[in-house]
Amino acid sequence: MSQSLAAAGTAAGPVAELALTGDLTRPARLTVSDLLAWPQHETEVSFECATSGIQRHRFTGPLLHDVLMAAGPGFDPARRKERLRFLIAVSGRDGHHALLSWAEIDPDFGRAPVLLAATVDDSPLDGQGPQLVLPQDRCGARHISGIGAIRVDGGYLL
Ligand SMILES: Nc1nc2c(c(=O)[nH]1)N[C@H]1C(S)=C(S)[C@@H](COP(=O)(O)O)O[C@H]1N2
Ligand SMILES: [Mo]
Repeated sequence: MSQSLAAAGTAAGPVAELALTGDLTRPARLTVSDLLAWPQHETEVSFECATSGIQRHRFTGPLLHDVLMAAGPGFDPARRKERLRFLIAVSGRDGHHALLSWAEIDPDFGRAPVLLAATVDDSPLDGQGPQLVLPQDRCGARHISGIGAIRVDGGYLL
C-alpha cells in the first residue's frame, strides 16, 4: 500500500477505493469521502435475509445514477432508446455481485432511487467501501456491501 493511501486512512484503517469502469468517458477511482461531492440522500430500509431474517438500516449517500452520469456513460443522453442496452455490474470485494439494468435507475424509466451509501446507521463506510441500497427490494441480497467495482456495459446484445 502506498504511503499516500495509508495517510488518507482513518483511525480505523486504510480507505477503500471504488473503481468505475466500462463504457465510460471518465472512468474513476472514488473513495467514500469522494461520494460526499454529490447531493446526499437519506433512506431507511428494511429487507429480509433468507438466513438472518428482517434487517433494518438507515443509509446516506448519493444516487447511483448521479455518480454514473458524472462518469460519462457511453450513450447520447438525448436518445432514450440507446440507454436500454446498458447494464450495471456491481461487485463486492468478497465476490458477491449483481446486475442492474440502466433503465431500472434512469429517471425516464424505472426511477428506482438506488443509493451508493457512504454511511450506514451513522457510521462512515470509508474503510469497507460503499454499499448499494435498493429501497424497492423486499430481499436483502442486492444490498451489496464493500463495493470494489462498478462496471457499465453498453455492449449487451440479444
Ligand atoms: N458484499 C456482500 N454484500 C452482501 C452480501 C454478501 O454476501 N456480500 N449478502 C447480501 C445479503 S444475502 C443480505 S440479506 C444482506 C445482509 O445485510 P446485513 O448484513 O445488514 O444483515 O447483505 C447483502 N449484501
Ligand atoms: Mo440474505
